[in-house]
Amino acid sequence: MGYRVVVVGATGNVGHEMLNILAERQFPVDEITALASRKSLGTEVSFGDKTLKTKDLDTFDFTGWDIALFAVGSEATKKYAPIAAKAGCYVIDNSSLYRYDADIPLIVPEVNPEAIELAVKRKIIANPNCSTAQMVVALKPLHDRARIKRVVVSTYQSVSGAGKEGIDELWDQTKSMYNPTDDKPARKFTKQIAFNVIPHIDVFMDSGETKEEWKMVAETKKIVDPSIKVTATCVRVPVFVGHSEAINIEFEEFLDEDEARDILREAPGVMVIDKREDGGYVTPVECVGDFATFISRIRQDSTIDNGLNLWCVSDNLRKGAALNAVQIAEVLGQRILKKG
Ligand code: 2RA
Repeated sequence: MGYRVVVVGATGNVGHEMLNILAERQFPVDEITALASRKSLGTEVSFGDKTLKTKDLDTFDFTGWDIALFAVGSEATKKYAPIAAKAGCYVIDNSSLYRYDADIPLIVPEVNPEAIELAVKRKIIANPNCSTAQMVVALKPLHDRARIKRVVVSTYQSVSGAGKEGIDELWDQTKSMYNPTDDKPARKFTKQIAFNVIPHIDVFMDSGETKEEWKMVAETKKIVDPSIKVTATCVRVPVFVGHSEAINIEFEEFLDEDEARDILREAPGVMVIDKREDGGYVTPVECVGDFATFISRIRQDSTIDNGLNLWCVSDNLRKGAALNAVQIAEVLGQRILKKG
């Protein structure tokens, strides 16, 4: 016996990946429905070798459905997630709406699967931000060994993190660079993204941080350990898919780079590619379509007592969104629903 699963926002980048990953991982599905807003109604989406016609989110009755994977913005989540949960359907939400609520679990299955128990109360589980998800997969096994005190992270985030409009803007601006009469001004991003980098993702906060940077701090604390200090600089780069991060970690205890490499090799969800030679590391174009978070450039930071540097790359539409959501559904099935 399997589950009755709903994908909400099935026509977007993340919803599309959710359907792909449910099929790829052979999630035990008895019945699946793809929902979309009224303007995309009837659009066809693929689920394995089947084609699904999207139905109307506004009129859908969630009664009798087990799991709803939400890949819509906070506004739509605010309206429809409580309706689904009230009907008894567990919501796994990719928006930031519920991430910081104390009674809603925020889960990365390789790190804190046990937090799923908290979901019984409100029937809503939050999926973290893409930049946090890949970082905590790498931090957790190192924290278990040598206790992390502080993390300094700089991100290099692809345009797909800003949705289809972000992808279109990079594509259009890149083409227009070769045709000066076809000017394509910035719309989605605040400055030109083609052949450029922009040190600004999400809104500015009073502290001078952006919300994206604040999310990395708050979410790492909630998922891994509230005692870890994090400071982040989040940057948009002209890459279509795949987020990269340069991570500097200060530990309480000394951790040798070779031992760190061995720990990460054994860690769930991590793939270490770390040869100290030309090309012996992973770049974002190489991680697209993969499930793993790739770690390269592991090396001692000799400027502090107990420091390490590493390079972390992952498919932001997968580990950073759809894959993590499907992994949460798997944990929900194993630990709470127990139907499979
Ligand atoms: C971004 N973090 O890359 C966002 C997507 N969740 O813009």
